[in-house]
Amino acid sequence: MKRILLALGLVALAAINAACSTASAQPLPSGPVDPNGPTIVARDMKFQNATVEVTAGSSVTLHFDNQDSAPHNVAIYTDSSASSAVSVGEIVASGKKDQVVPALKPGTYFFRCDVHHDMTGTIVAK
Ligand SMILES: [Cu+2]
Repeated sequence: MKRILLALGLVALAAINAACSTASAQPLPSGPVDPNGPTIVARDMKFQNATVEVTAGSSVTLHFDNQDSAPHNVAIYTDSSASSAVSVGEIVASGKKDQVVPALKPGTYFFRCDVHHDMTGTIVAK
């Protein structure tokens, strides 16, 4: 009986996981994507560009270049509370990774590495 309950519990957990990952999936950007977005370099455990600019109102490809051997990503949030994600890039152990950022309204956004929260920067959309 215990075994059945355990199995049911696991099934329930899997269902919850599936539901959560669907809910947190970011909407795919619609419309054209500007391929010439900024490059953000991570080196020596910090972002080398503390502030990057993007054009407001159009999706843009951000080029992430992780020159460390430590894993980093570029996770963009509405502000430094990091409670509302705008675009969360894949964690890259080392090397380059492109990330499509959905069109942003004009304003200032916060980004950080989700692995190392002290690695931060600012994205200005204008
Ligand atoms: Cu990192």
